[in-house]
Amino acid sequence: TRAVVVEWTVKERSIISSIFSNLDYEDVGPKALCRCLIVYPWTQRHFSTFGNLYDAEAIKTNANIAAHGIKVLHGLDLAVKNMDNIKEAYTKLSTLHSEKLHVDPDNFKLLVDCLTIVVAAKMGSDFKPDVQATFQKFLAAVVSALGKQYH
Ligand code: HEG
Repeated sequence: TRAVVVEWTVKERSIISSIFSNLDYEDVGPKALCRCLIVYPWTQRHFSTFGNLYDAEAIKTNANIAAHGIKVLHGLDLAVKNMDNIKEAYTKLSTLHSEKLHVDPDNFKLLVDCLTIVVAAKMGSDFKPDVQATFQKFLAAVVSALGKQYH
């Protein structure tokens, strides 16, 4: 099989590095994960050991969820640092989510959509269509790479 390489223009690279260098991980990470757990409640099944997820308020004030949101967001640093090699960069994390955590790969798309909404809300009018297009392209590459070790 032929490897599909995602190519990036200079403009796209600059958009991605600008989004991530201005990203408040401690705020955006928890908000994105909380939103995913609230909007798509079936994703909560993976976090049964994280404590109280009884309702939206409980999820938003759950320190374990907040910490995990930050960890997941830092998981995207791998893609930022390996833009030309995203598939390979995620081999280990993909295997972990597939073989050990048994996370349905459809959930990756749900989480990154929540992340897009949180980033858009933070950036406001700076979140122009070209910024969105590049961010979506980047996140799609991550979702695809995370799904690669599923079979
Ligand atoms: Mg996953 C662990 C990244 C989606 C559930 N996730 C992790 C870890 C990282 C990560 C970096 C820590 C790995 C380690 O300890 O070595 N996760 C990550 C990314 C994305 C993602 C980048 C998508 C963009 N994760 C995701 C989704 C779910 C999920 C959608 C479930 C709905 N992740 C999950 C669980 C763990 C991790 C249950 C283990 C948590 C723990 O027990 O500490």
